[in-house]
Amino acid sequence: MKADAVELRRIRMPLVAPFRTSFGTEAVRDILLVGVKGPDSDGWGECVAMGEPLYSPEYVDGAHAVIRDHLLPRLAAAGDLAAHHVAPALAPVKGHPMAKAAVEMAVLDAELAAAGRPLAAFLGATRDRVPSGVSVGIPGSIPELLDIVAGYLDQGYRRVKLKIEPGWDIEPVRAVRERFGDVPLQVDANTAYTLGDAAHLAGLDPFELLLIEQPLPEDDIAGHAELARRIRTPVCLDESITSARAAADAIARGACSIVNIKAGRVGGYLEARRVHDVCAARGVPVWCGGMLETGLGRAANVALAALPDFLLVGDVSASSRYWERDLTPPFVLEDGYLRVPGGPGIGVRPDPEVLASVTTSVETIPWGSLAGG
Ligand code: OSB
Ligand code: MG
Repeated sequence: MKADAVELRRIRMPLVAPFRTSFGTEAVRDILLVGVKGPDSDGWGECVAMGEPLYSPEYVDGAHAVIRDHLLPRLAAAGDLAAHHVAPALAPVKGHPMAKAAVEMAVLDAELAAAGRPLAAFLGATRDRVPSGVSVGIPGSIPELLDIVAGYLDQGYRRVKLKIEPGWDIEPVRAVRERFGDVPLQVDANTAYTLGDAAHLAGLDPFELLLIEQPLPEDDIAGHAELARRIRTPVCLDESITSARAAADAIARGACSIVNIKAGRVGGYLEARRVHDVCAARGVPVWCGGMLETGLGRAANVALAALPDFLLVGDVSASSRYWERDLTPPFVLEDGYLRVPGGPGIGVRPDPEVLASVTTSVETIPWGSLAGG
């Protein structure tokens, strides 16, 4: 495809409620959107980096700078602009998977939009709707937690994930089990524990959780393998899985029996599909993680989650779980499911009025001003 310009647009969107995890609290999302403007079509990418480098080393200001100063010039210099050329062209730049993923998503959306092809079909989706789960942050008290979970179950969410940390783990899980019975339940620690906590984490065993997500630091594959031998709850990795190769390695070493896939964490939807394929070939089920996306990122996540090895319910919630008003027509729960967009590309477009009202800055880079562009 051809590009005339790339737009780096920053938007500011308050969450309906602050989201607290072991690594910090997010109340307002400061999000970078990448717009590829071409003569035949436009494409949108959403960068999932947070405001601060607390989930991973990336953060939105850093992603903005690396896209502008290092990624776009390399992409233009590589010549032929196509989604499958993006990752190879950007590979010399170390790290920055969320920045790379946002660029690739924009190119992929523009390319598929021009071809009239939906992302879901392109990725190999086999379903037209996906079950919706919800990730519950750490609230102030157990009664507050039970109210929040009750509200989500009333709306029809098909699985609940509780964020945990030392001091907020066994008791909230016990309370949810006592109140809501055998609702599909899992926990996410975002690296908050060490292997020394193995005996304590074994205290979760009686609650028959679907999985425990990323209990130990991201580089501790051996530790996760040892922990997996010491607890009954299946171990799932999020932060540790940075590529299809990392997934294959973690699985081979017994560090996880389930994988969370986030396109931003692995450098894009094309690599996310490879992670899916590697896991499927090894009999390891996957599920789609979330990064508090707008309807743009959500549309792509729903498409990804419709692939066949997404056998567990993902953190792909309805727009209303995050936003008063989403950037796109809202994703709504229908009997606990979200519909996979059927239109070309990611299948959704920002509402121009909402987009204008949340925009804090726009930087337009003419393609011709980039080396080789
Ligand atoms: O670890 O899965 C995580 C949000 C931001 C950063 C990391 C994580 C999360 C979530 C929320 O759990 C998932 C969502 O609903 O988007
Ligand atoms: Mg996680």
